[in-house]
Amino acid sequence: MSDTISIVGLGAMGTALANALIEAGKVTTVWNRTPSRADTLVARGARRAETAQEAIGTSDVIVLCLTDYTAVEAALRDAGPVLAGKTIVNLTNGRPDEVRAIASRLGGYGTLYLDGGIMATPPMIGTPHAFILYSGSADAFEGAKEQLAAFGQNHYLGEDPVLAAVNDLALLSAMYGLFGGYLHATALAGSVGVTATQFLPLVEPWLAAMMTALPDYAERIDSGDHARDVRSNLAMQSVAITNIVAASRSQGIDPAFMEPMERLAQKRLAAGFANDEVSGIIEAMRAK
Ligand code: FVH
Repeated sequence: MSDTISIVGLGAMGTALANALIEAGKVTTVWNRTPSRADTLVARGARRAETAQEAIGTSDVIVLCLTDYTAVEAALRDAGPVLAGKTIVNLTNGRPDEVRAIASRLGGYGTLYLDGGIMATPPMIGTPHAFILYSGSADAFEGAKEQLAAFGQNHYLGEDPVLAAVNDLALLSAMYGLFGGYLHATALAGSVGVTATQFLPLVEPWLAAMMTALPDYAERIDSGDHARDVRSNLAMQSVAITNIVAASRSQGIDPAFMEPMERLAQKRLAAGFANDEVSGIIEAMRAK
């Protein structure tokens, strides 16, 4: 097991991660580009590194939690001489191409690389509601998992470093779909004078009820069979989808959020799947 840990990047999330480590009694070194953001953590017992290179050189495990991969590159710029034998855990949101590039570059220094996706907001860190996806070096995960458990539940997905980032983006896609749908729905209801507070008791249980469709959709998606036991066929649903887009326009609401769904439903209909479940739209998404 690795004993010492550094947090590089003390924004809202990095600060929450560092606090969770201090809370768990871990020897924690911190570094941030704007040094004053480390002050409260240092007052709570964290060790201050003066440079990113020092934060990396000081610990066995180094957690990067930065805005993007440009910031990751900046933080690692001078670290070459201290990277050998270290475990880098990169919790910065990124794309698969970025993950592959950095995993390969760090491999060249003899560094163990673990990529991660944080499925939590800063206040959730250290609570049972937080979970963090990891992928990459199994040895790195085995060595660091006890320290990483201070953040929330560990989910190790496998050796391919992009697994965590792609699953993270997929889960965020589901979240933004939900939020976007909610915002569009609330704007549409608002166009006839319904306030968001009045609409909430309708939309909340409706979304909860619709979530129960997901296990059935998952089975259909994995089997490719969207035609069995159809309850709400695509032809019927596409009328509702087109009505949402048209009604949004006539009510003065931008239909931009729903238009892609209409386009995909029409594409699937044109391919001859009018009698299938709406889950079949995934096939239209897959075929570019
Ligand atoms: N906050 C959240 O709700 C989400 C939850 C899910 C996971 N995300 C990801 O976590 C990464 C960091 O997010 P954050 O919320 O901590 O972001 P900020 O508070 O904006 O802090 C950004 C830190 O990045 C540093 N930074 C930016 N550019 C550079 C650079 N070129 N060189 C070095 N450091 C850089 C910045 O430093 P400073 O501005 O204080 O000097 C902050 O430490 C992110 O990937 C989320 O997607 C959070």
